[in-house]
Amino acid sequence: FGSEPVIVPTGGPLYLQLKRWIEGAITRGDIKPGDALPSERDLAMRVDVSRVTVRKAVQQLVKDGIVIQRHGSGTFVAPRTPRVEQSLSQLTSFTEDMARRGMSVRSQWLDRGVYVPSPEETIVLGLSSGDRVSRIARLRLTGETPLAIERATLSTAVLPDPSVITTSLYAHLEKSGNRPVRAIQRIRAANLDEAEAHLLAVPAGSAGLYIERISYLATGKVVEFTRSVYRGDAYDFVAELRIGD
Ligand code: 16G
Repeated sequence: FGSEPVIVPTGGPLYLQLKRWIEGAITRGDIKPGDALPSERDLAMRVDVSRVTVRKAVQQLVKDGIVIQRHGSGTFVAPRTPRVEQSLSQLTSFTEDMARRGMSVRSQWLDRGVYVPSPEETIVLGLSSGDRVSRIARLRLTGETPLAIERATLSTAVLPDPSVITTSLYAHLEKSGNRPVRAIQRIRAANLDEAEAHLLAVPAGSAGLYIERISYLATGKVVEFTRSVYRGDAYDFVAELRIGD
């Protein structure tokens, strides 16, 4: 454990401060996956808070999947997620990528509806005034492990009713003759904020990869504007490079 102050008088509820402090220790590597957390009693003494506060902090960490409780033997830092190698040269869907690896696919819906587009969506999708967009936002998991948050926006001309998407977006687009054939993808590194980290079951402030994908039909029309956050500890993006002419 590091030596920075654990509890500051103006830092919000004590249990959340303690939770963030433990998360910080995990992010820095002071305690590693598989390591045991100190007992409730030890932590309470060390940080000078009540055992109730420690219990609440640990309960939050368990809920976020950051630590695991084993009855009778204690609380441990959750094992690291195996890294996924993802090619940057194929235009594939999450479902296809996971299926190819023999990994299961699950989505948790965060949002699915028809909206007035933001100015950015209007420009990217080439919309006219009065046009509407379908937004689908999902937490994408394999088994119980969350890997990414994906927020896709499509024109209602392409996807009039987002509630028809129950599994794969690309499989649906394929059926309706709107599967993209080309995409521009931009990847940027940033630290996950608290809400993203919570969804992705990693400590707040962990590394994330922010990915923007704009996909096109053969006609040049934009199909999809998707902004995603991938877990930095779970993904390697790989591209093959060739010498130029
Ligand atoms: C991929 C794409 C995403 C697309 C999704 C469709 C990235 C980095 N990747 O995850 O743009 O919307 O596949 O997946 O953005 P689905 O067909 O499984 O719904």
